[in-house]
Amino acid sequence: MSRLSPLLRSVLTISLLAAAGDSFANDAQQLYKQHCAECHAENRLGAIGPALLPQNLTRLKPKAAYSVIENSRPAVQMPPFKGVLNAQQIQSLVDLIYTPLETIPRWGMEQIEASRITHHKPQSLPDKPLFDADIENLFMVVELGDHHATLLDGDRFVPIHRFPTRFALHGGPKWSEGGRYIYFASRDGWISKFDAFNLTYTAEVRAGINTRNLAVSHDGRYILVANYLPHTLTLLDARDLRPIRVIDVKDDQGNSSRVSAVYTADPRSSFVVALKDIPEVWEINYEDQPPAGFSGWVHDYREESSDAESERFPIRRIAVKGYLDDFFLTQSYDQVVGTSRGLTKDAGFTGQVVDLDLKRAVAQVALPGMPHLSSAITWQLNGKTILATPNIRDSAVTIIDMENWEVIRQIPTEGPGFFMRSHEQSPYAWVDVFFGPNKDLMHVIDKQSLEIVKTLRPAPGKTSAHVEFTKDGRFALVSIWEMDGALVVYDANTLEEVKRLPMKKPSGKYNVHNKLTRSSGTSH
Ligand code: DHE
Repeated sequence: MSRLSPLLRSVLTISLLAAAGDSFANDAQQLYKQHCAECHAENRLGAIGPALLPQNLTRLKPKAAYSVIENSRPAVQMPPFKGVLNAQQIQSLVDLIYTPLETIPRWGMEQIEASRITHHKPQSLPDKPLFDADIENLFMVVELGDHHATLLDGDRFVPIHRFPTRFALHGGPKWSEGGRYIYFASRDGWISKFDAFNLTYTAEVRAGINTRNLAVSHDGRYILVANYLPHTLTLLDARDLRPIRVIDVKDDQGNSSRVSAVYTADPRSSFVVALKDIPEVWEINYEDQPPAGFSGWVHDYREESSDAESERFPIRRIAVKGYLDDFFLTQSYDQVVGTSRGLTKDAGFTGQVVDLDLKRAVAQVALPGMPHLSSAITWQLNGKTILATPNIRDSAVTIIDMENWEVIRQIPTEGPGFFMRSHEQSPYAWVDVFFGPNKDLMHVIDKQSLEIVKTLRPAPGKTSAHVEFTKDGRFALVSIWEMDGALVVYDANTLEEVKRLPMKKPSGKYNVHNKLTRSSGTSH
């Protein structure tokens, strides 16, 4: 809703509306135009406020949206509209924002380029950090509560810099170039490049209307953004976030698809993409001279490219057995483990393993508990590599032997979990209990016995979630996922608390070393 002298303007507006009679005052479109359009844009695609489309609001129930309009929410510029709009008017606005647009506006090269903001030109800022800390042990902590991020010194556990982010970041921000830059993605499609040495954003661009996540090529040159809306992938030049290409995600029949997620497969110099509405996995190569075996153009998207004649970034399409909502890339980056969330236990669905070289599914995996595979980790057990994943529906951690893809253990937990973490130097794997009455618990699992050896309750009654280790694996950082939350630092061996830093609903935290070395104990 509007931020410009809002109350005064709203009071004036409401008097005018009242004079015009009830039917006019309750016209949702008119109300939207008067009170909301300035910040959320007339077409509801968002401006300084977030997009107000049902696709972008899936995580906010209409009742909660009503309350936000009535009372506002902490740490935002939007005013409360209680006393300005009556209940019927607020309800009509709620109904409006949960109504899909008749047509999804175009979000192609032109619109993306027009949204691009350059804060600092590439190579215009000093190469020396403004602070003294081990760059490899820096953490970026996302604070969802008031849409900020904190750069943290991972040796001293002291914040170096706290700064605002775009509204509702989601997915892990991605470090590149040895920890100098980090890229954030917001659910509304904003990609922001932050220079951690100079503590400033350098560029921003809106790569989609509703975005899942982003991946950065291992050489730091390209960003690929996975979108739900429109059904596209947006390829950006990492230097200045200039759009290079918008790839329509379609099958041979022209059916389009949302993109579930994209990750980088370093040794293959390619991005791996899972699709939500088409049973295919895509691999997009970003080498200057792509290897044979990629099919080149999938669709004629050359018009949507800044290098129209270039045949770079060819795509290899692999047919799979179902739609992939969530997936895990193996440490060797040649196999994808994926599941579909729409299918239930009763449908007898199992996850599948897709081999990127053989270009087909090579195994099925029994994963009925709705695993959160983007949070799965691996380690060695009795000479074998095992994969461990929390489950969003079942109260168990599933352990899979990656040689034969059999489930070797279901470790019962006190509730379904969301995030799981370990470190090569740690004997333990940590998993949260994100859902249900025991959401304040955090299990610590012995990686060899596969038993829970300790269950921590960092803040009774408050959700504790998402762990990340320091570079050396000696400390584990846990989020107290509440508005008056905290980051709790544990000694990863004694499991004793070392320090607590107040934070506003800290969600994920991302360590430079662990991410850039693709530690098997953390998400990539
Ligand atoms: Fe996430 C990562 C999908 C809901 C917080 N989440 C991811 C990734 C995917 C994903 C594919 C990996 C992307 C990456 O890191 O590059 N998340 C989904 C969903 O499909 C789901 C269940 C429904 C949805 O609304 O999209 C979902 N996720 C949530 C939340 O409700 C969470 C808890 C709060 C929020 O921010 O919206 C949430 N997801 C996160 C976080 C990560 C993440 C913090 C990064 C984890 C990491 O350590 O890398």
